[in-house]
Amino acid sequence: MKKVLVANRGEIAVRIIRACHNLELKTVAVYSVADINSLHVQLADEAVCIGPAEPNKSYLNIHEIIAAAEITHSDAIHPGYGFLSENEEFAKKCEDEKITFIGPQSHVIALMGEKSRARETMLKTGVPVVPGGATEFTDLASGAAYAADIGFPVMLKASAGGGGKGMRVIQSATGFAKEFGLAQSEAQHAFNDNHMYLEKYLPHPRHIEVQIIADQQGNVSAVGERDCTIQQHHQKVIEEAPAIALPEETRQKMFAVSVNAAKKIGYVGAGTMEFLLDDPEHFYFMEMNTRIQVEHPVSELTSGLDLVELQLLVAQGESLSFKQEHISTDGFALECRINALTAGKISALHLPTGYGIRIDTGLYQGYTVPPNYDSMIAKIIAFAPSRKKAMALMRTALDETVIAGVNTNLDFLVQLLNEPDYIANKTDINWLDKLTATI
Ligand code: MV4
Repeated sequence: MKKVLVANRGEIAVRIIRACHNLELKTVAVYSVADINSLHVQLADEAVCIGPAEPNKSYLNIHEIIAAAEITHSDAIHPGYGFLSENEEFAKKCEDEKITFIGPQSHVIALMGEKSRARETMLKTGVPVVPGGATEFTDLASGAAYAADIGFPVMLKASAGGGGKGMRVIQSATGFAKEFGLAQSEAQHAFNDNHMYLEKYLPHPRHIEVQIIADQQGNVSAVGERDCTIQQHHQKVIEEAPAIALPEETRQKMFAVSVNAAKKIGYVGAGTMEFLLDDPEHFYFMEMNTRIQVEHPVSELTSGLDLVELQLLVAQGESLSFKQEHISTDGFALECRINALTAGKISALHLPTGYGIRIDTGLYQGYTVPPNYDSMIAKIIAFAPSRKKAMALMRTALDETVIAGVNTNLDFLVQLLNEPDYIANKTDINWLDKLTATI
């Protein structure tokens, strides 16, 4: 592998380009007309404009991206996260065109993309899944029968859904018919697939995820876990590693079932097993993400590993140079996602550095944040020997940060870090939505 096309933009494109350059790989940036002055375009060795600002005509345009890879003679494509990173058709097209897709095989992406099939697969490999109707259904009668079997309240989910889309809590049998009808038509419109499945509703879980890395020689390791419980409208806001709520025994069980499942499905590359932690002893599989995730830095800082570099090495057929027993996670890392609430020109930018602070961003002084894409413009990660210390570093870093010219959520993050329940880790996945509903 000599040249990698990075099929993404913003902070993750910059992050991937740096990892490629560290491995002396040449890089190709792709950009929409809205991103012509972006940092990732300037840092890459080559750049190809792939279309207008609209994502569907640029970063989601499979034909344009494959064409860009061909005209630049790129050997590989790294999809980053979002956009086409979990698009089976795109991965398949790369395979057909003999372009290395930095990620798992397309059939694994497809399998994990269908939430109920993923659940089924995990169940077979011994991963605990939320108690509930294993089989998917499309008719009301079957649904009502499964719901009665499970016992209310139940969580109704769309098989083709994920990330909170096409999901509904149903408290009792009386509401089932109406809710089912609404949820199913939502699923049909959103995913063009009306298959649904049911699970027992867990009212106060935490969101804990296990980072997996696997090579083509069958070596699979867990690279720690992350606690992503602080979410607002299904968007992660703060992510932490390790999950201090997790007893060591539960942690080891989560790692074991995750590594075993990845081995059984022949997983290759970096992946994440998402779990709901119902109580310190009980966790249940939610979804598997077949991409590098936004929050990967907290796992890198606590393990010392460069996960993007590992993705690139594994994609070239290299074996992992370590086994599970060589991975030790130390210290504590927490990440805050900085979102631009408006588009506009960055008139002044001051980003903190210093002990234990890492910033991943595509921002620079004078850059204009376009309105067309996801609002996240930077990630601040603080790394220290303890959660308390990491939070102190983060508060100092947030206070020091200046991003003038756009509105951001910086003040909101400062407020969050001072919330007693957050500091005491007395939160669950509904906590932030409840807190912000009251503000
Ligand atoms: C659940 C659940 C409670 N019980 N499943 C949200 C999106 C997708 N990851 C699955 N999700 C949930 N599934 C059962 N049986 C609660 C959620 C959920 C959630 C999960 C993790 C992080 C944030 C969340 C916010 C709302 C609901």
